[in-house]
Amino acid sequence: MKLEEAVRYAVDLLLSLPKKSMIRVIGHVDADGISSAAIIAIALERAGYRYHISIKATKPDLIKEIEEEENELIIFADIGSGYLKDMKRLKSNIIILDHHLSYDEPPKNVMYINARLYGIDGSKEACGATVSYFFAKAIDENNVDLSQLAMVGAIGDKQNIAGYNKKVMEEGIANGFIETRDEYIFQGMTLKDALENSLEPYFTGFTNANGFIESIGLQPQKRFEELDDEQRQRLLSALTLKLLEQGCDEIEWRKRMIYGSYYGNLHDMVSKLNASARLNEQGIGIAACFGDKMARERIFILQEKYRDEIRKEMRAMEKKEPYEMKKFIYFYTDKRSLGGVLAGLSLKYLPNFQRGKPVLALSYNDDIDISARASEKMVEDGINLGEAMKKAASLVGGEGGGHPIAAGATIPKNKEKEFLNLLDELL
Ligand SMILES: [Mn+2]
Repeated sequence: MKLEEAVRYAVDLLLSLPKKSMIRVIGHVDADGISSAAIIAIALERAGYRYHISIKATKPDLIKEIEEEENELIIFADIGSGYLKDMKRLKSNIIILDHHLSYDEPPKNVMYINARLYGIDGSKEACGATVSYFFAKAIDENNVDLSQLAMVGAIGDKQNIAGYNKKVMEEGIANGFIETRDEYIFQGMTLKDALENSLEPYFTGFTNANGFIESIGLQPQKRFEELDDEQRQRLLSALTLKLLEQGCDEIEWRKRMIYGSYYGNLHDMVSKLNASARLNEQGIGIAACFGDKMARERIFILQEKYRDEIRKEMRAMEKKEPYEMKKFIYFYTDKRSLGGVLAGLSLKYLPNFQRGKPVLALSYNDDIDISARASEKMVEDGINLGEAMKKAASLVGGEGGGHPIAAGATIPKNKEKEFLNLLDELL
């Protein structure tokens, strides 16, 4: 069976319910999860259903939280694969639209649609939003405009435009909802803002970049597109050299950007949804996907705030030394929601954090939350963070999982040492 057929069965289940039924939608707390939930909710609304969305982090008691609810149908989007066993406790029918690794068999009340079950590479070629898009399109062919949000999910999960993602992109382009443009990443910015505010790539030591810009004979307040070819070349060569010194040798100054006819630059939309997720304002993210004008203004402010926080933490981490194990390095942060981002950026751009090993961020709250990031190269060499984190966490009474390149876990407070040692064995 193909994915398109599988979602059709799920849609039949939905359409067997009378119009105006209340459908429960649970999405995952990142750009892919929010766009997945929004795709489903928009499709439900257009089809005449009511819905109630919650955006949830993966945590042990997730199913417990919704156990008491009276629902006719629950749709999990970009989340759910880790809870298959627990789902038999839910009284309602359930549809799961996901791409994460799963380890259990779904119980009878669950219609389980995971890209991985249909021979699709769920790490690279289909995300939660891609699967949700095919579900939306099976409800109504006219939902092809939601291809924009599907691409937001794919970009958010750092996937490739290949396989099913490519299929979605081509449909969006063919119907006039998506286009690509080749642009320099600093397009539209002054040199000063570009260098001081950039996170991808992140430049160390640029709290004030005036000195650097002037040292190569350019003016900080000049806009990037005002540079002539020679000046642009001079700037980008100097920055390439700087990043090489920071240990980063994969730099793309010019990128193929994906634009949506409604949402504009979809990479920027990803950054906005991530900001809303991390700042616990997921409702604004959903509303922005729905096109609410007020939400679109507010989410821009969230984005600025979020980027400021990351930059501030990164400036502090430039001076930090991580702790080192045989197979990974780790650091502590009190910014729980930034753990994954900081681990990823430090792995790529901070010389202190480049030991050819994955980076873990640990943060204490009721439990210990752990985010882990690896590089493409480490994954090619056989590292699988998702599996190792899941196993190590479950051995100490916690919960974990994710992708080979990016994973998370939550463990009890007194199990830190045991967990770190186990992970060191498993990686
Ligand atoms: Mn996802």
